[in-house]
Amino acid sequence: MHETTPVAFITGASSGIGQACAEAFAAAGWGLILTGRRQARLESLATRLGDAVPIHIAALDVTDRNAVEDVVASLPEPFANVRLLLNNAGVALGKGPAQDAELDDWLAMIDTNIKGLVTVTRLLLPRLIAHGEGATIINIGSIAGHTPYPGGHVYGASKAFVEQFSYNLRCDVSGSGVRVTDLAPGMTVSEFTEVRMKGDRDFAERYYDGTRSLQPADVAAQALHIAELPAHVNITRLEVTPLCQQWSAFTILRQ
Ligand code: NDP
Ligand code: 8X3
Repeated sequence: MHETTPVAFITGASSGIGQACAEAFAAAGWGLILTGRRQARLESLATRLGDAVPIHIAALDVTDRNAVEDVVASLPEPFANVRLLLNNAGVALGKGPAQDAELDDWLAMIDTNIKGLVTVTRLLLPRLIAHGEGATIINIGSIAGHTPYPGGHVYGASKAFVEQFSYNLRCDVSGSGVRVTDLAPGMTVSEFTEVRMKGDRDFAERYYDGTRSLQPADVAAQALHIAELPAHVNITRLEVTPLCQQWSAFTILRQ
């Protein structure tokens, strides 16, 4: 790999937004560290991307601290100078009211969206700081972290964590050259809703049916834009929604 080739570490590259980011960054000439639990998906993505850019694959569950430590510690030398961390891995589980939710689902969202994200961040931070100017952390938040909705409970709260963590992190790395962005998409067509509804593909299809939702590539274009801005420019938060999605009025219960 040429020493000027920028390297992106992407979590959740096996599907949806993470996969689209891998495609967009590869097209822009970035070297890629592709991670996710489904290794076969990562391998077929790497095959599809071809050998135009250097790619390193690591099967990784972000909730497994030891695994994250191993992956970070064993990055091959050409991939060690990480310029971008894209914290994209995340899940929503369930959409019913809090009082009917499975506690295991809540804990799994916290493990992935909060604990997984901070684990990867903390362990990669020294490499990003060593990279210095131009280094970027993009945390994939969500409009759900700002806007409450029925069934949003722990998922939305986990994304509110992502937002505030991004801001606080930015304060701490000030002066290191590392930029931090909370990239907060709205409704994006991916496996997200099928996973949320525990494999109910019909529900997921109905959910997106008749909408002109964001495509993962739309979000990836924003991530690439953020990462390739001049080194002195930091987008603090970027919220992007499809035109078809907007706020609704407060709900008022009447006696
Ligand atoms: P997908 O379900 O298509 O992709 C989720 C990705 O996260 C997969 O690659 C999955 O890989 C990975 N992932 C999940 N759990 C883990 C884990 N424990 N360890 C490592 N990787 C994991 O959904 P999206 O692409 O839509 O979601 C990507 C991000 O975007 C998430 O953070 C989501 O919250 C956020 N988002 C999504 C929106 C939407 O409407 N789709 C809107 C706003 C934000 P694998 O299963 O192989 O591990
Ligand atoms: C997912 C966006 O609107 O489905 O983060 O909650 S939404």
